[in-house]
Amino acid sequence: MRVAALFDVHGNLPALEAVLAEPDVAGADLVLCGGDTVPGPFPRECVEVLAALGDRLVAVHGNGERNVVARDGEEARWCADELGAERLARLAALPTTARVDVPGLGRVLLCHGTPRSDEEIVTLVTPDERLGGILAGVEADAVLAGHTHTQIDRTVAGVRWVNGGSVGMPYEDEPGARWALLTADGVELRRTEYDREAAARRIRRSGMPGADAFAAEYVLARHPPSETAPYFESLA
Ligand SMILES: [Mn+2]
Repeated sequence: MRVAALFDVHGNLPALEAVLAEPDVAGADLVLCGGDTVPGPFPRECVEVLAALGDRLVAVHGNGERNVVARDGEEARWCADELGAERLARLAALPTTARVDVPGLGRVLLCHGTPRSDEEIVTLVTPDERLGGILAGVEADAVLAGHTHTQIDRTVAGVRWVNGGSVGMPYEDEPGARWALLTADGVELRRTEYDREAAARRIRRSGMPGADAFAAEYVLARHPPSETAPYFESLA
């Protein structure tokens, strides 16, 4: 069984297209989508490309979907208008967590932030004690999460915590979309290169408020986790 896990696309369609074209994603039995597909510059296209996976898609919502459904802020309102009522209703109906059994890995719990919150923060530098508290009472062999846009693979209190990283807005030392591959052989944290200059040009033409800043800040610039992880941890 091959399972691909994608998080935090943030409307970055060129990055999502590159990841979906990966043989291990195109040929996956299941594609897990852990939320924050929106907001971002291509909300409708990203939602539709994922929906086209049909029964192969297992999706939960992030705080991003929640904010778009609530039309919370200018970017969220623009995305909500782009999506339209029917797609918004589908996003509003997404669950907070989902469960999948992956032979060799066991019971996998998919969520956005943590199993109990779509905005709780876990980083590379989260102390074992705090992560252990988050995992207390969680019945799973592995938790697959996103939200903080940096890949993580660590085990606390016998539970494996994997952050698949971000497809569209990664905070990593090297550029490229991030995702995770789950098989009986284990978890692989993967990176997919794509043409970021071309992506930035497409994004600037998207019409999203702040599209220029999005392209500069999240597609072309680099945010090393040595800076972002302590910052996010300080907010936790
Ligand atoms: Mn996010």
